[in-house]
Amino acid sequence: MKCRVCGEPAVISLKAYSTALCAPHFISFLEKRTLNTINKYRLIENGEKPIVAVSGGKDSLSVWFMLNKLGYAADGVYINLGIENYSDISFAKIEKMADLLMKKVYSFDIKRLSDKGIDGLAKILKRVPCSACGMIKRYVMNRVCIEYGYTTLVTGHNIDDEASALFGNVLYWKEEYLGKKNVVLEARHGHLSKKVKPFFLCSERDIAAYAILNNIDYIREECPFSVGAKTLIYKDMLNRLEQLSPGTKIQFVKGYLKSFIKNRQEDIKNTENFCSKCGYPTYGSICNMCRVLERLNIGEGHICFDEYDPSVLDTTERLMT
Ligand code: Q46
Ligand code: ZN
Ligand code: ZN
Repeated sequence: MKCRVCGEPAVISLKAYSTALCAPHFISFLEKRTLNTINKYRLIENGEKPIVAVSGGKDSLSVWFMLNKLGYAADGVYINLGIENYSDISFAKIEKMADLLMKKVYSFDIKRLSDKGIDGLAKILKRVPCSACGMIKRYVMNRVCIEYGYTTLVTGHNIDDEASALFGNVLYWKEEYLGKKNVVLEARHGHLSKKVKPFFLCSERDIAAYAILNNIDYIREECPFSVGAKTLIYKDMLNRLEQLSPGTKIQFVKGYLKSFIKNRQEDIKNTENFCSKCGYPTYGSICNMCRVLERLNIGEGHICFDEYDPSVLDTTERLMT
C-alpha cells in the first residue's frame, strides 16, 4: 500500500475516499479537512476566543493540539469527575499537553459539590452517573466560557459520536433532542456560549491515528461508566454498515444537518428561559444545576474553578509536577 500523494509506504487507508496516505500526508489531510470544516461552518471566526473541553482522551487532546497548531490559540477546561484510577490519570495527560502548548486549563472538581465523585453524587441525586455528568458538564463548561470571556466552546466530538447519537435519537424518536444537535450552536443572550465541533466529519479511527502519529499522550481507558452504553452498540452497528458501504456515516450526519436542522432552530429559540437563581439558560424556571445545589443545601459559591497555567510555572516547578 503506497501513499497516493508521494508514493512512500502508506500508514493508513481511507476507504471512504478510496485512498491511502503516509504519515505526513495523513496529518496534513486531517488538518486540512478540519480547517475546511471550521471555515465552511464558521466554527471559529476572527476575534473569537476559543476554549477546548478536554477529558484527557484522544479526541479532545487532538483537537486542542491541532487548533493551536493551526493558529487558534485555545486554552482548556476540564471537569474532574473524581473517578478513582481514571480522573487523576486523565488530568496528568491534560497537564502534559498544557505544558507542551503553554496553555491554561480551568478545572472544576465535582467533589466541591458533595465531597463525592460522580457515582456518589449521582446516587444522592437519584440519577444515573452519565445523566448527572452530562448536566453538570454542560452547565459548568458554559459558565467557564461566560465568566472568563471565552466566546467559543470547542469539543472533540467526531463523526462516530454524532452518527451514534443521531441513530439513538431517531430509533426512539426523541424529538426533543432531534434538531438540537448541530456542528455549531450559536451563542445566545450573552449567557450561552457558542459551541462547536471541528472534528464532526473526522472518524474516531482517523483521530486515533492522528494522536499516535503526533505522539499525543492520551488516556487509553474509557470512562468506566461508558461500559455497556447503548451508544457503543450503535457505534459498532454503524461501523459494520460503514464497512459494507463506506461513507454511510458521513451521509447520515450530513443529510440530517441539511434537511432536519433548519426546520427546528426556531422552535428551540422559543422554548428557552433563564434560571431565576443563577441567570443561565434553562427550559423551566430554575435550572437543573441550581436544583442540584438546593438539594445539596449549598450555594453558588461552590461553582468555582482551579487554574493550571504553565506559563507562570518556572521550569523546575513544571518538571516536578
Ligand atoms: S457521561 Fe458517563 Fe461520559 Fe460522564 S460519566 Fe463517564 S461515560 S464521562 S462522555
Ligand atoms: Zn505521502
Ligand atoms: Zn440556575
